[in-house]
Amino acid sequence: MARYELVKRSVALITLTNPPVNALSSAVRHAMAKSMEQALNDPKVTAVVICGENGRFCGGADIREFAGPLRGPPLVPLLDAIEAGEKPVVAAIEGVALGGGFELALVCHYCIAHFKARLGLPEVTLGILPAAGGTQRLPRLIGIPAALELITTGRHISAQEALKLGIVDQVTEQNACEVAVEFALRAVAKPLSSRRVSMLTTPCPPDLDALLEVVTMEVKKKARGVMAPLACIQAVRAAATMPYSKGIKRESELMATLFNSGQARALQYCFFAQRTAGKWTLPSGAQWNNSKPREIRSAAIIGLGTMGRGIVVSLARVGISVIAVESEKKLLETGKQMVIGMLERDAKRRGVSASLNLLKFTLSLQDLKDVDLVIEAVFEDMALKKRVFQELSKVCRPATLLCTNTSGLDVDALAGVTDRPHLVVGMHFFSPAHVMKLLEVVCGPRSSSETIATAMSLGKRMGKVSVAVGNCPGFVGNRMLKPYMDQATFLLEEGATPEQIDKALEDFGFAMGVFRMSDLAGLDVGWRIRKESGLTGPDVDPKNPPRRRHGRRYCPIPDMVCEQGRFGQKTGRGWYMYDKPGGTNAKPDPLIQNLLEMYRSRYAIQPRNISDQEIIERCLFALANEGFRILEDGIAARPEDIDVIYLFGYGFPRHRGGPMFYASMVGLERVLERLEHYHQAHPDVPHLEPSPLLKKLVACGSPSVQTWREHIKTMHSHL
Ligand code: 3H9
Repeated sequence: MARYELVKRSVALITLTNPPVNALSSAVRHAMAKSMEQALNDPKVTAVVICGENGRFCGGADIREFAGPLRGPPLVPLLDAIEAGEKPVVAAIEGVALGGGFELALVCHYCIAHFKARLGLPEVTLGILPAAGGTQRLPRLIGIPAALELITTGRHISAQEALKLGIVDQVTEQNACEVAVEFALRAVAKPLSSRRVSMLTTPCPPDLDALLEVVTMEVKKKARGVMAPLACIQAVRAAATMPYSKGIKRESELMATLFNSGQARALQYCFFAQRTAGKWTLPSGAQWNNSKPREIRSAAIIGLGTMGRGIVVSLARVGISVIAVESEKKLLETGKQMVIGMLERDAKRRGVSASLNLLKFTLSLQDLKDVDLVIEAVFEDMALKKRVFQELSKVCRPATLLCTNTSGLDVDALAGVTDRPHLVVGMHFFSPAHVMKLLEVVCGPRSSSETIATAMSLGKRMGKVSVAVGNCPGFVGNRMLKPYMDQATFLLEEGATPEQIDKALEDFGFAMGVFRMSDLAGLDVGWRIRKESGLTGPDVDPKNPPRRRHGRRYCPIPDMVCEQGRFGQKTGRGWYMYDKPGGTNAKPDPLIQNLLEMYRSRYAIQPRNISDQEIIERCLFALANEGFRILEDGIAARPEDIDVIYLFGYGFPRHRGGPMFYASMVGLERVLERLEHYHQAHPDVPHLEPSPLLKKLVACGSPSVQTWREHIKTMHSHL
């Protein structure tokens, strides 16, 4: 857990050895304490170097240990003792120094960082704060404003930025450990008092209160209802106003309020869920660690609409040659200019040169015969997509993977028109594709494990969080969205307003409520799909009673909004009104209010007062209920996969953990009881009927979300 060696006859080299990230587990803390004692007591040792095995300094406290009781030596006294020691200690940072790893570096008297190293205090993203002195030492070292920014955002910084801020003493392109040993030898006999950061006085701006107020407002705006950044600000205030001995106590009190909170549990769950999601598995036994992905050097994108352009950018910026295809010259030229602009802006932001030489634009599918993979991103129309796939099947070499970016159509039906169904897979990007992190990899029943592995690995290469899902209408994300949005519109009928529903959801933590989000995405796409599927428009069977389709409740208000030409932000009118087409400042619109009143009076609906609690329960429990059905059907393998999809694709607040984790936090029994209650009140809404899996889990005593998988017995998995 920590290796102790004597090098250059007088330097104690302590190497943390806890792969993969040398986390400070109880065993590591124990070994470190012993090694430090040995180094400080050995008269031959004049200086100490601390480094981490396998080119990684330290990823911080062992997050897995947070769920159990604290064991082993606590970190704060151990770090205080390193700082107080009379022999110079040098941190040799390679790879990462994060959280407790960064705090360890802060107590070392000197720091050498490899030029590729990254440092940061990401505790806030786990719902806690840097509680091994980080909130007290960093402000003393770099000042309040810079420390506040790093601690409240959890941002990682480069070694170069750390040097500029005065966190590290030297950045090297050589082996940091060897450089640190030489440095340590030179530091022997130099006075250490000014190197003990806890002894420094925090440089305090004259307008401390005003500064803290501004940061508090910013944090509240960015992360509604999130506790940890606010606690971080209070801890930094203590560093500015108290001596270290008192400040560290304040830090520990604040940590205690966060440590066992639901938010900390949710955020830590998200950390592990994100990593679990990459570990896909199929009933055949094929899985992430036994299926080899193909190497992808070249790709083609069909369709240069919003999605296609984003996908081209995502591929080109990781070094893949891309051929972009459009059907008309004008569309091709517009798409080309947009892609080039996007790539240039992206490259400028990242300080690299734009990889324009990797791009080729064409009107001819014949140019695709040699590419490794094609992603189709044409209009969401099955007949059109089938034509494209038939054509690709003829043109591309037999080994080319054929992927579709459909957001909900049948991937297997597309596979069926090709000569290589095993090489067909869905790659469902989210708009804007070069920004959004989520990728749903849709596995058809005939997609081979190599095909899935390739799509998953390509997603990772593009910096996406990829989740393997089964093939059904809407897959996971969009299938769940339907009951969620249905509930929102039913609530409108019953007496709520778009702004009331949005506010309840935004207070819950969503960045945007469902109506503001729909206005941003555009209302016309859903309207067209409803018209095509005969739910509205001239094809509706006149025998249908109003507000019912296929024997179920149906709310026609979204259709009525579209019939007025209100398609959302792009037309300046939607559920809200905007200053101009494309405007973003949403204001309640009296015309929508009128429309709702007329609608209710036409159907003799007596509006009632609807509480925020009802809004949250109906929207979110219906969402989770569909998630349970998705698990039953084997469309998602684990609740973690569903949660990751909602966190990264649909703006579900991270501090709530995702819809399935949220349901488990509320208590499955309560979710079941509320769904039964609402279903009784609305028997014509099948989505409110509790799913068999939810009932089964409640009957099994509501086990923790991580163990649901054991309870899911799928009749036939689609994965
Ligand atoms: C803290 O330090 C509190 C302190 O203030 C003190 C309080 C008293 N613990 O991400 P990867 C696992 S809080 C346990 O895929 P990468 C991870 O689950 C901590 N496990 O690799 C995965 O396991 P598996 C503050 C950890 O190369 C494996 O390692 N520190 C930890 O893409 C590989 O991880 C942080 O928040 C951990 N600390 O990225 C840093 N870290 O293979 C959290 C990782 O079974 N870690 N694992 O799925 C990270 O940000 C990234 O893991 C890192 C490497 C950038 C280090």
